[in-house]
Amino acid sequence: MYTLTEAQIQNFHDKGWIGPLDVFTEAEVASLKECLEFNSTIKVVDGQPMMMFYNNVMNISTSRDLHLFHKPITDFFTNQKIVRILNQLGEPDLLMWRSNVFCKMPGEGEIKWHQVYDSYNPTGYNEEKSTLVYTEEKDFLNLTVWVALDHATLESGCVHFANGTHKHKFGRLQVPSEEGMFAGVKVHKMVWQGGKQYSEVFDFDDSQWEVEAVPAKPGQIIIFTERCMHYSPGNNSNQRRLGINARYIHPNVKIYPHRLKGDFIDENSHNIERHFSILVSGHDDYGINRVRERNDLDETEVEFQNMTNLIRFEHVELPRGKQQIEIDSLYQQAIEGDCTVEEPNPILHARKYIEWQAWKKLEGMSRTEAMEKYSRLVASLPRKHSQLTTLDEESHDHNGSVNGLNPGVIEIQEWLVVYLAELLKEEQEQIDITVPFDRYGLGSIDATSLIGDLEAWLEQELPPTLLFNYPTIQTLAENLAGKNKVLVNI
Ligand SMILES: O=C(O)CCC(=O)C(=O)O
Repeated sequence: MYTLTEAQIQNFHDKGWIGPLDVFTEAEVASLKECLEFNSTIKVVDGQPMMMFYNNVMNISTSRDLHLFHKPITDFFTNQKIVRILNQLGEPDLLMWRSNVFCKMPGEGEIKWHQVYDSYNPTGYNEEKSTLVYTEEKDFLNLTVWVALDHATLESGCVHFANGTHKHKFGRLQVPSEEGMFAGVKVHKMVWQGGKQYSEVFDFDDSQWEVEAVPAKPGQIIIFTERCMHYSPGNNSNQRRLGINARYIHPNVKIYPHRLKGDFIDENSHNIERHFSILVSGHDDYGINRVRERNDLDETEVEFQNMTNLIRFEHVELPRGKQQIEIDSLYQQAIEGDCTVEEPNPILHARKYIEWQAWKKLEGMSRTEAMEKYSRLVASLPRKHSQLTTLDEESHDHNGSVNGLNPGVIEIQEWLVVYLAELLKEEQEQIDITVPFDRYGLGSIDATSLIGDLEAWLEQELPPTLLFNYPTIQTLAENLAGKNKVLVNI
């Protein structure tokens, strides 16, 4: 367990941040990174590649709060290694309430100086929509843990802090949207500033402060109070710079208090109706926030959301023609319910009309039924091989350390679940990745066929004792992903 020294704790209170701390190894953050890579896509906008994510609980394209759906992210930020350190910084009772991915592809710009007390709105403070409201005089710490998943260097845009600024509140100035605090990173600008004409920057002169740059290696963490002014310059390297953070607060702080009035649209226009905070340590004696351990999606919806990600991030051969229209209309029925859209003109908008008709035909179908039908259809689509086309992966290839196919843990798990479900004529939900293969009654012929098909998919020779050595989907997938040499030598 990582323990802070007295000097480190003092340093944190003086400067407002601490790091980089060697809390995790690169291998320990591999599943987190893999989860983000699998559930993202690289889009090129105005010649600039950017990494796009989707929040399956809020149903919106955003880099925010992906932990609400993806367990590897929740597990990471609720683990005791992190929580113990936060406790040492002075908070025994903690809610983890937000996470955010910060990816800077080569060529992406700076994130300007900012600090956060109560508002996360880059386009203007709106009292009605304060994100956090402090209910006691006590100056609660507002803690962020930022973890590097790639190398964050001076060249690729590591985070910088202005020491001691957490003890001051700085004003904001209105600027054209192109100059806003997050405008340098296109995806943040698009999602957080939306189409707004104006944004804001902080009234802050960094030359008046001692500024420190904090490069970090994959697995290292930086902890700061959100009130400490921080910024990161543009990525001038040819490597991606991926980081993810999580934010923690005392349970006495009201999170999205406007939700109590039935207003579920937050300051970034995200729907927070299903948002929840996780109690990661101590007690919540206040009961003023929505605190849960996991989201409220049932199994059908989780499966549906996973299937939507297969389409969204193109892990399956995308359907065409009639099948595409059928899948799209089931998606709309599942998300929005009955079609209330006005009938489009069939001559002027022939395609739209056909899509509208397909959705209209589903009138009366429950959301659950639509989800089930959608999931079955998407599950039947041929899977594509690994879609991980990030620069990081490419450089891997150039180094020769990875060759051929290299699907990640999640992808292999999904392949095995689909395979087993088909073989056993079961629903995919019935397949538990932690249950040993032999409990599913897999005979030796089945095991041999499974290994043969896996070899064909991975384009790799595998030992006949594979299922014996790795008796569950989980252990097998973990060991197949990235540890191929070990397997071949068995
Ligand atoms: O990752 C970055 O460059 C900025 C991080 C940041 O602003 C934050 O975590 O609050």
